[in-house]
Amino acid sequence: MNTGEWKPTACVLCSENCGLEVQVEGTRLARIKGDRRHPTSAGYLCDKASHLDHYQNNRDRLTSPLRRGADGSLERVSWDEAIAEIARRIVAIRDEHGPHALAFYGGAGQGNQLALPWAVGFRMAMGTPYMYHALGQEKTGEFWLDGHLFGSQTCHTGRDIEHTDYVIFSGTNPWHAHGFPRARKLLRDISNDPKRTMVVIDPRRTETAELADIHLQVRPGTDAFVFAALLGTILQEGLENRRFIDTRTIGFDDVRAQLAGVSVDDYSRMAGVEPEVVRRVARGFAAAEGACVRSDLGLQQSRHSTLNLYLEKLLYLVTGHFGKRGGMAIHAQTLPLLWESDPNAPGFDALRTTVAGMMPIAGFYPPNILPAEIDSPHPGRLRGLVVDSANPAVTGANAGAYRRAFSKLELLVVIDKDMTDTAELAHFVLPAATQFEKYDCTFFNWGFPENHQHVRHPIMPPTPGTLPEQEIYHRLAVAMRADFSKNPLLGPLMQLLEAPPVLALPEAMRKAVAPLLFASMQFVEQHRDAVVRAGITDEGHGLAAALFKRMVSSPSGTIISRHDYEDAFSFIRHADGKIHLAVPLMFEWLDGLRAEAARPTERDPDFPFVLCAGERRSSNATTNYRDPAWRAIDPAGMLRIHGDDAVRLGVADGDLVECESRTGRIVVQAQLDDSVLPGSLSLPHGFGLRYTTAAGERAAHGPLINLLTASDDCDPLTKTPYHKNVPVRVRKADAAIA
Ligand SMILES: Nc1nc2c(c(=O)[nH]1)N[C@H]1C(S)=C(S)[C@@H](COP(=O)(O)OP(=O)(O)OC[C@H]3O[C@@H](n4cnc5c(=O)[nH]c(N)nc54)[C@H](O)[C@@H]3O)O[C@H]1N2
Ligand SMILES: Nc1nc2c(c(=O)[nH]1)N[C@H]1C(S)=C(S)[C@@H](COP(=O)(O)OP(=O)(O)OC[C@H]3O[C@@H](n4cnc5c(=O)[nH]c(N)nc54)[C@H](O)[C@@H]3O)O[C@H]1N2
Ligand code: SF4
Ligand SMILES: [Mo]
Repeated sequence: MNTGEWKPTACVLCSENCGLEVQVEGTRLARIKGDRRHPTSAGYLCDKASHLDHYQNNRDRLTSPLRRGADGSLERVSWDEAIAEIARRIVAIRDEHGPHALAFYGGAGQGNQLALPWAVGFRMAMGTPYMYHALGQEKTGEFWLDGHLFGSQTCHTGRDIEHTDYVIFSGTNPWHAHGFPRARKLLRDISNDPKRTMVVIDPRRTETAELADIHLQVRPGTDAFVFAALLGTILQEGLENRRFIDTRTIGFDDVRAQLAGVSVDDYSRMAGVEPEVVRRVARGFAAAEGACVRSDLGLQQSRHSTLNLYLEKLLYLVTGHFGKRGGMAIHAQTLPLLWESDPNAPGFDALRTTVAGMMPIAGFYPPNILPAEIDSPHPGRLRGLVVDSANPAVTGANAGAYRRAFSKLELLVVIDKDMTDTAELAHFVLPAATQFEKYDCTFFNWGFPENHQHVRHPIMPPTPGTLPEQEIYHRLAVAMRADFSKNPLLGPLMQLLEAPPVLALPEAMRKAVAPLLFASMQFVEQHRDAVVRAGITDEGHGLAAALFKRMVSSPSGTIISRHDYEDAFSFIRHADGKIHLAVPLMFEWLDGLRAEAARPTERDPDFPFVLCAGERRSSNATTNYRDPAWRAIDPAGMLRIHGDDAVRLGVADGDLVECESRTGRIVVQAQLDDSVLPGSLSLPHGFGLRYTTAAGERAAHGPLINLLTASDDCDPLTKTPYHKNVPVRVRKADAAIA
């Protein structure tokens, strides 16, 4: 392809997928800039995008299928051999032990989601319901609550931060993590506008907290108390939105009975914050024209996880900040990433996992239970696992348990673009084309009232030896002799491919984008008016065909729907069209919170520090940065420790320290940093990965934090790990280790 030409694509390092323009030289991403035509990012980029050439070109790129040989090493094999043998072994496990001995993990990362329907179709061809995914250790509490509040676990909510007057960021640091378009610009805009208010609830004085009007520097793991105190204030002072509650919701009286009696003073003090500041936030939030909340891992991966999210949702619901400018809303989805199983459907109980008895939430099983589902004496245990676009040997809680469990699998297949820690443990490794080499897109396009879709076109030819995932799953299903006519996804996809006139597109593109034709039909059925308002018009083949055409021929992305704020109510799935505020299980958990307030849990004196295991920084991008050379800042992945603690422990800046939990021990470099509270520590996510050095050796670099985390220290309902609240002890490392 030509040098000099700027080619539209996207950054693939976080869920924002900001639009890019790239000049390609050979296989290099020689120059990178923001694409001003992109509908949401509009030219915005953060510093991480400049490292994208490493994603495309690095020493770990896979260029051939690999098979574990008799001597235990991975050896190159042809695609035909690999596909045939994997298919044979999957079928053998299924025939001998049943489909429940098989599972699938991942299937979609930060930007490569276009192949997901093929991946799910393949999972169905294996016959197993088990779809493990990273979302099952962060967002499933929210999905479960959406099911109760709005009538379906697919009713995902977003927020209108761009137009909000009052925003609460709780347990998230959008300065680094983003989570909404053009985050740094919007944060600065809100910060600079005296009429708009930003509140940050975070135990660390983060870059976002520095920009906030109010920073509630809570003790780690106490958010449920803060949110209960905010709700208590609102109910005690009559600040709830009566009209909204009466017309849009049911169950308010039960909620009031639970929360009106909360002692705002006691609960605030439990969290280590001033009651008067909590009251001020409650009043400001309730009185704002449009107010919203944005939380992330600090609430999800911490104590009271699902309860935190419930109280947070109640906050915007009882104040009526839903379905209006600057508030919260359920949004449209091009391709539903989330789905909910019908409890009345036949075979529903077969969805339960063998060992933990876990049911899926929004279609996902939690990674936290996976090691135990494999490493079990149960005859129905998992024996075969296919992993795509994930690195659970590093990112799952208790990495040691993962490694032990994976060694007991009869078949582990990893589909990745690079040689990862998980791939090193596999029986087969299949090399995928990168996201710059194939058609791809994200379905994290969760905007409201406007939604967009960015179908990216390849900007360079595939690396020889690699295949796009659609092709891999298609070939595997054929080799397994899957009955396509009975497969709810592969069947229709094949029909589309065999009906040439429907998609007058090149072969490679057709296979990739076929799912979007279904998505278009569904989308138009649900959101016809909003599609028309986006300027898409029927050109004679129906509106769905026009939408599809618009999506696949807009390489910088396009707006696909324009809703009114009020439309958010039409997405509610309860038969009465109302929001059901009362969630009985959460009321039981509130009893627990009351008991905890009366008698606070003592910290284990053996592990006196609270470690936030997995902070987002500019030096990490999930596990997509492996080689320390990619990290311009903080290449070691330092442990933040408060100066007072450091002095007490005799630790100086840059010293090596041992950090030990009940699960494991790692040695890390200390950074004295008073942005954390005394007694709190913080380590980054995405370090400790194995990579190939310049000398061609495999090495690991930086803290492998999941050697410290535990599978069972998690939310009892969703199994979401408490990664942000790991009890540890630290001491200066012995001279021998140092
Ligand atoms: N640079 C970068 N950006 C990323 C990623 C990345 O790896 N690197 N990963 C992406 C992914 S997959 C995700 S899920 C998001 C996650 O995005 P975030 O959740 O925003 O990121 P984190 O830094 O993990 O955690 C957020 C904050 O929670 C705070 N916290 C810790 N304990 C508590 C607590 O008890 N209460 C409260 N209120 N806060 C607490 C931490 O101090 C931290 O500031 O980021 C995405 N963006
Ligand atoms: N202790 C602790 N653990 C955590 C977290 C934490 O905060 N603390 N965060 C958790 C969170 S929120 C998340 S989302 C997970 C993330 O962890 P994982 O779900 O395991 O996923 P990623 O790091 O996103 O893995 C991306 C993989 O996809 C590969 N890849 C990139 N592009 C392609 C492609 O086009 N095709 C294929 N086949 N592969 C591709 C990359 O090489 C990489 O190996 O980690 C979780 N683990
Ligand atoms: S890492 Fe930065 S540039 Fe890349 S998608 Fe995320 S916010 Fe955009
Ligand atoms: Mo995540």
